[in-house]
Amino acid sequence: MTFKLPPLPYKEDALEPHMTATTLSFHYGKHHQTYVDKLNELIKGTEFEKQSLEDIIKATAGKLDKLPIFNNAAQTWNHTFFWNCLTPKGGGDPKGSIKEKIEKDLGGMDKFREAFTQAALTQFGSGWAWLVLDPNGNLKIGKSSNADLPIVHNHTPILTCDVWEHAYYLDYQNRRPDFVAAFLEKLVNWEFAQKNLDEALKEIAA
Ligand code: MN3
Repeated sequence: MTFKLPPLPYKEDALEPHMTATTLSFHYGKHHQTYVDKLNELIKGTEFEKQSLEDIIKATAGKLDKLPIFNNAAQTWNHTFFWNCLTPKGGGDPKGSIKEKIEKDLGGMDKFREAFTQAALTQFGSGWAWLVLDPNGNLKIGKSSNADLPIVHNHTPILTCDVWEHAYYLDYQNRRPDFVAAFLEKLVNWEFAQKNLDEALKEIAA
């Protein structure tokens, strides 16, 4: 199977001024596209050619000789997930049951924002900050390096923020804290997070 860059869920300028069309044209149009192209190149003629993206990620995780395939497959997945974590006029507090879940598991929205920001700012170098559901059905905050992602650690992604420099440098230069604040206050798509939580809880109950 040949993987394709999925369409963005909004126009490239829809997230301005918090994330500009220039950033999206590079981040989505160049970086994400390159991960997809490299992945297609690397799996051509291999056993991975007929597998789903998730299966490729799980089959190559932790295998040194498969690292390039893992990195490009995981980054293809991470970015598609990340675009869906953003929405124009997003951010703030969620409305649905995820809010009560955050209150119960993480001590409230302010505690969530504090812990998520801390994870994003202390990720040394490139990586991702995550809100995940652990195998016991509890929300947790975490971070990962480079292309690493929760699905290979038995956790379900609920929300993520890309903290690679390419995610914010054109708009915020070195000010990662300002980018993370804009993500939380203006861009987070809580409806997407709610959907991920509902599906993950259903899976655990099944
Ligand atoms: Mn990125």
